[in-house]
Amino acid sequence: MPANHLYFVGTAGCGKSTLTNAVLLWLQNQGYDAITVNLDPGADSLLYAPDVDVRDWVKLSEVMDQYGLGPNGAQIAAADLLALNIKEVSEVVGGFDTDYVLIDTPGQVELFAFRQSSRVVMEELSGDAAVIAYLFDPALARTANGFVSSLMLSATVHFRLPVPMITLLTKVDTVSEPEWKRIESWSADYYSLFNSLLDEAIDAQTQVNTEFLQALETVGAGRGIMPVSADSGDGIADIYAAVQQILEGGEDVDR
Ligand SMILES: Nc1nc2c(ncn2[C@@H]2O[C@H](COP(=O)(O)OP(=O)(O)OP(=O)(O)O)[C@@H](O)[C@H]2O)c(=O)[nH]1
Ligand SMILES: [Mg+2]
Repeated sequence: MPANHLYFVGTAGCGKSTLTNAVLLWLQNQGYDAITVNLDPGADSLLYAPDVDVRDWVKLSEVMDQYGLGPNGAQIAAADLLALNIKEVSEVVGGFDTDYVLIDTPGQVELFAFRQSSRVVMEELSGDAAVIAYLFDPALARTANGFVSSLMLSATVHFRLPVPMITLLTKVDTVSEPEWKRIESWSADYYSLFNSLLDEAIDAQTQVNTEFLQALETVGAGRGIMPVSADSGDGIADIYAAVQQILEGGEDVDR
């Protein structure tokens, strides 16, 4: 039985690394085997000790020095260098006998959304056993306008990477319950999002947003967002259930 691969993807600082650690601890606590893979060549310090670490192949600081690049240019070069080494990385990941592979990705979401190399990396590492957890940061998604922008980004990632996707609202412990419930209602019902957009401002930008919104509704972007907190542990069990539903039709992994 191949392991289930879960990728944590989202904007800088949305909580990818913290959630990778929280899901790892939750799975271990439930008696499942899980490993972590760090795909961020620029990661500084991580809460978890990655079982497979891309920095063993490509280090951002070294790419910057070697090619005379700034941090963002180096991230792009590093993503391409990783793609060149991906067979070797994949062999190391495949060498683990485990139920779950949790994959932490670089902060620059556009690397994942726009670079061909991410697609190569995902295909080689995970085949068709992958799910993307796309993380919405409440700092961006707490306004209707910011929520629509986050929806667009998630739709772009989904458009680029043909892998099943679940959407999560992270750090719910940092927002009040009425606030995260409001965000949840936007995800469940575009009509309420549309109304909140109109409440925020009636200007040219809102007009553009409402038109985007109609297109997003057609493709079903961001439906069923799940509130989670790495701090309180809320919602982590729901992530597991959603991934099992997608990859195993709802069956539990044998412990
Ligand atoms: N209160 C709270 N803070 C969180 C939670 N998850 C993450 N954070 C904080 O948010 C900040 C960013 O978290 P990271 O996990 O580093 O985010 P990231 O997406 O991996 O960041 P980059 O890799 O730099 O893009 C840190 O200060 C975390 O402690 C959470 O569930 N609750
Ligand atoms: Mg991180």
